[in-house]
Amino acid sequence: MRVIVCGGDGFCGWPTALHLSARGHDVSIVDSLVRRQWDAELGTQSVLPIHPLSERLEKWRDLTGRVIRSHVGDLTDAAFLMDVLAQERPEGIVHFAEQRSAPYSMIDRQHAVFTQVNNVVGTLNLLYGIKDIVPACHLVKLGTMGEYGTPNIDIEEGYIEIRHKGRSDVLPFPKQPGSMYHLSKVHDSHNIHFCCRTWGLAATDLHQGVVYGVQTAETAMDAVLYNRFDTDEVFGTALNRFIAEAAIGHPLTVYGKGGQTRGFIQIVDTVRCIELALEHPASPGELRVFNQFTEQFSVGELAARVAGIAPRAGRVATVTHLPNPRVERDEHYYNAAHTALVDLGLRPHLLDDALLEDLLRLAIRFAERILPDKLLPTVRWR
Ligand code: NAD
Ligand code: USQ
Repeated sequence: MRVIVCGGDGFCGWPTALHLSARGHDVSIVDSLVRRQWDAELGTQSVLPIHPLSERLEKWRDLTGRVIRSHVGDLTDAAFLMDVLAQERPEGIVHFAEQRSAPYSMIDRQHAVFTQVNNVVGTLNLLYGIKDIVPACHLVKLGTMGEYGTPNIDIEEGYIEIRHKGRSDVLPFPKQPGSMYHLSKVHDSHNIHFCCRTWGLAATDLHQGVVYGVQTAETAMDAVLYNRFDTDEVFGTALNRFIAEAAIGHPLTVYGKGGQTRGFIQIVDTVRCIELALEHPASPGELRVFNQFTEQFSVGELAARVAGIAPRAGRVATVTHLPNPRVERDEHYYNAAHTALVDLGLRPHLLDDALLEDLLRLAIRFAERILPDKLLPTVRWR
């Protein structure tokens, strides 16, 4: 299959591009490389050193003989994007290319506006590009479990049957996003749904949970192929941050009571889910929603798991409860369906202590690159 991976230089996109290429798909990457600029803006860095995209692609070709093409440019630049679509004529587009940090979107007005413009306009351009240039192309869009928020009822995969005053319908599941970033994903979902209904486009919206882990079989092949490993308060996510904190003896930063429960997925399962979605495309006119996570945990539980295994790698980890910088429930009901990808063939890698220990040992190896003054939260929701 000819596939474009938008955001193919990022944490999920890079291992996905390699995974698809390794399985014989004809892959090209579109990325503006803006994520690397945000590291500079925030004065932070990936714990694993990441090589320039051109070097990564050259190394991949040298090691495997497989070519991944790259187009460096911005999805909000419609002329650039239309040109790439006309050149590549993809059968599938995987769209990771958004500003994905909730704290980044909550820094101030400018960052909120940037996040929503970047994400919503990029996705709109992609939708128009597909309609005008490659209408049969299947869009695989990365959404987020955070679109649903934490309702006091079970969360379904995208849609819910509602009975109201004697009538019933299957409607999009109610959305209660918790940041300007999460809101951008809801806006995207509505735009994609409209375009599928109106123009007959085929799309899959993958409502992904928090991703943890770092390497896949392909990124671990050579240091030049290493994936990024974010641990700072803005781009680091819960479990990977706890691992980095344990590696340098920093208390594990649980926000509030720690009862916040989310869906989690390993990076090795992320890449497989994308492959499954591409290989089983949505039908024309359909917006399919899959909840892409494998297990749910509270952040307090995860911190306790990391603290529990830390001594195996010679570390003692303590857990601290910080005042929550976010506005979110930290004790709540949470039960989300996630069977669609398993039905398509996903065999989940569940969180186990051996993986946690491997991750911790990796963080310890690169501990001098973990910046202690970037760990405590400074971005506040209020
Ligand atoms: P990332 O920031 O590491 O990668 C995103 C990539 O997109 C970067 O390389 C960036 O340069 C590029 N990009 C951003 N805006 C662009 C634009 N306008 N034009 C071209 N390129 C652009 O993020 P990630 O962690 O790989 O996340 C990828 C996607 O998956 C995001 O849409 C995110 O919302 C979703 N997601 C991520 C997680 C997670 O835990 N990482 C969880 C759920 C959903
Ligand atoms: N949290 C802590 N301590 C920390 C970091 C986070 O307690 O040091 C808590 C947060 O308050 C939150 C939960 O952990 O309750 C998850 O936070 P996170 O930073 O790990 O993840 P989040 O902001 O939700 O965003 C990440 C990705 C985003 C994706 C989302 C999936 O950055 O792109 O959309 O996970 S989901 O959580 O399902 O919305």
